[in-house]
Amino acid sequence: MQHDRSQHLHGQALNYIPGGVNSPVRAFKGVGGNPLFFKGGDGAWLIDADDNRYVDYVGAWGPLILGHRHERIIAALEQQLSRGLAYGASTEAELAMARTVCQLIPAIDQLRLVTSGTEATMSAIRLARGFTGRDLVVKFEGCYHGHVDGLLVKAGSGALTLGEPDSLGVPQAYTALTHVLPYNDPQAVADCFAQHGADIACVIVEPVAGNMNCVLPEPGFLEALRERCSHHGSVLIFDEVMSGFRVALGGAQSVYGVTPDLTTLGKVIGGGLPVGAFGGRRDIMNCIAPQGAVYQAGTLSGSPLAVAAGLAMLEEVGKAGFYDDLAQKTSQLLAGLKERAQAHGVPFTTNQCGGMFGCFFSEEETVSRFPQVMACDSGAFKRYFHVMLDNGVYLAPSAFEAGFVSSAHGVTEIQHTLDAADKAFAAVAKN
Ligand code: KE4
Repeated sequence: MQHDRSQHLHGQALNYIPGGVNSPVRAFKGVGGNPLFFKGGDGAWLIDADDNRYVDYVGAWGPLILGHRHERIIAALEQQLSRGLAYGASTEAELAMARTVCQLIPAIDQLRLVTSGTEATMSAIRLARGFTGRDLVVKFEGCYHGHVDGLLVKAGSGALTLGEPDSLGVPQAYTALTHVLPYNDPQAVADCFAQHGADIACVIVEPVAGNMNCVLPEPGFLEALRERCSHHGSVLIFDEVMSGFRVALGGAQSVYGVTPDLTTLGKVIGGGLPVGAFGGRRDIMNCIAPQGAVYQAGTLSGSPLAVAAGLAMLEEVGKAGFYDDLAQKTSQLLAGLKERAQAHGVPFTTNQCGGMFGCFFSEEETVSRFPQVMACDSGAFKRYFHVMLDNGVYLAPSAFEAGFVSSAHGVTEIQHTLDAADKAFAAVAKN
């Protein structure tokens, strides 16, 4: 494949955009080479600036669970376009969105829409602090909750990809209020609460982690968070920006049967447009302005276009069998990948939750701890990534990101992917 136009555009972009990208993880720093420029999407396929086509497993980092340009989403947007773009005022559609989400996720009594996942988690943290009158926040190593100052501590996703889990510009005073614990370690949680319980405002966790690659909660981990937060009057926040409406209609909390006090959402509920949301127990949400004294606001919160796309998306994913089909396709893909890795003698294992998955170049039977993720063969991943790319498969350009299957992925796309993987594992085995 030739990428002349992408290379040219990237050279230009470096003059005007930091690193040539509008989000660090897109920069290919984790895999080497320069980022591609894309000009279109069609179902499960992406088209780059040089007209190369790729089966897409990034899906704009999760939102495109229906694939690119789903007809229902396009129709909903066209209908809203005929009425206007933004009003900065209440709309019936945002009421419908809030009502729908509250019906689909029982732990959410009330919902506030914002414009990104970062806004959602930042607001949820402030709300938990306002509600409890406490300052300490507990997060987990490898989890990423957006670029909120106090949460950029041993964060995942782009922060991890760049190998700088902490960020310049974040005052020590902020991160001093953040305790970082090992994911899937209930004892560490118990010890932290034993020491600081009375001062812990909240625990924020990705119930299915997608920013240290895809790592699932071990039995008892989420339950331990729930029990400790209840015991100490701390707020349990499930950051479902990625897992919400991705792993199941009711999110990860419905898969694992643990109820948080607050939930943050994003990605899928925007249908590909900028949306975030936070919601939860009514007594906590009552503290948010204008009803309460915890301030939070946003010019384009509840954007009519984004809500139109989101409502159409939620209708589609709410159809019978949607998630079963998605999970089945994802399982098929992963089984095929493992088969081909084994045939080439490449140590390789996978994790899956619904249509979200992780691939690890590791000897481990299961990867469920951050040190195991970090011990994976990053050189093998880089080789795999580039051979897959050269054979028309677009994976996240980082070993610390989850992959996503959409309802637009079919037999053709899965087979295309497995054929490419055969070549990629052969290349990995050679080195
Ligand atoms: P945004 O502010 O990027 O919309 O959402 C932040 C966020 C919050 N919580 C979770 C669990 C998330 O996964 C994210 C964002 N995810 C990354 C991908 N791992 C976004 C990609 C990027 O940073 O460009």
